Amino acid sequence: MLTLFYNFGSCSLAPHIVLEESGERYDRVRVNIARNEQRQADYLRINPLGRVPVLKLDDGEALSENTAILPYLGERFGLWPTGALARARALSLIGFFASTVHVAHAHVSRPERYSDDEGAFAGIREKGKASFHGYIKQIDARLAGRDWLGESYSVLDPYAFVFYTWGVRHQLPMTELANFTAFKNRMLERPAVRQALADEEIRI
Ligand SMILES: N[C@@H](CCC(=O)N[C@@H](CS)C(=O)NCC(=O)O)C(=O)O
Repeated sequence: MLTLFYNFGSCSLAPHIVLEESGERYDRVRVNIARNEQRQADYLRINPLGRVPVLKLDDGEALSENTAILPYLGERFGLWPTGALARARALSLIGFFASTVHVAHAHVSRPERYSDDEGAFAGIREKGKASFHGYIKQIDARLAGRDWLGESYSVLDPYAFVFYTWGVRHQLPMTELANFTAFKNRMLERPAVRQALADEEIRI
């Protein structure tokens, strides 16, 4: 059985939604980042990187990184494109999400990664928030005239949805992003999405 190690409201929401959607039985283990549980020895044995998500596979292997977890779950549950080019496009978007959009947000939530000077934190946060806003505008543009990021619903969509919830959390003017907001509403029509949000106590 698969086990997801996750934190409420984190990027682990994406695989959480996918697992809910799968219909397959799985376990969830909460790693409370507010309590620094991701840095405790027990968890570091599972993921030496000290981050969520981790997906423990049927044989006990721990897989980290959304760039690996989401394609794996997508292939397992039929939520990943077929065909070399469609898969490459999906990986391109997942790479952009993980290496650019998420990292911009990390400047807001983890400025201490980018400077030892606490006096610099406010500026790092401000710049990170502006960059994050710019990137989610790009996601909004990609969604113009389409329901989902790929040809059909796929693991890309819960990942993009995470960024919408973060935009709401940081009080960005999300309703100005008409395509992304319509997408968010389509996501909310899915029972698995509502279930994951309720479990993680997220209101958007
Ligand atoms: N590249 C990783 C990033 C994972 C990541 O940074 N997760 C955050 C939560 S969104 C985390 O665990 N942060 C804990 C910390 O910074 O100590 C991925 O995409 O899976």
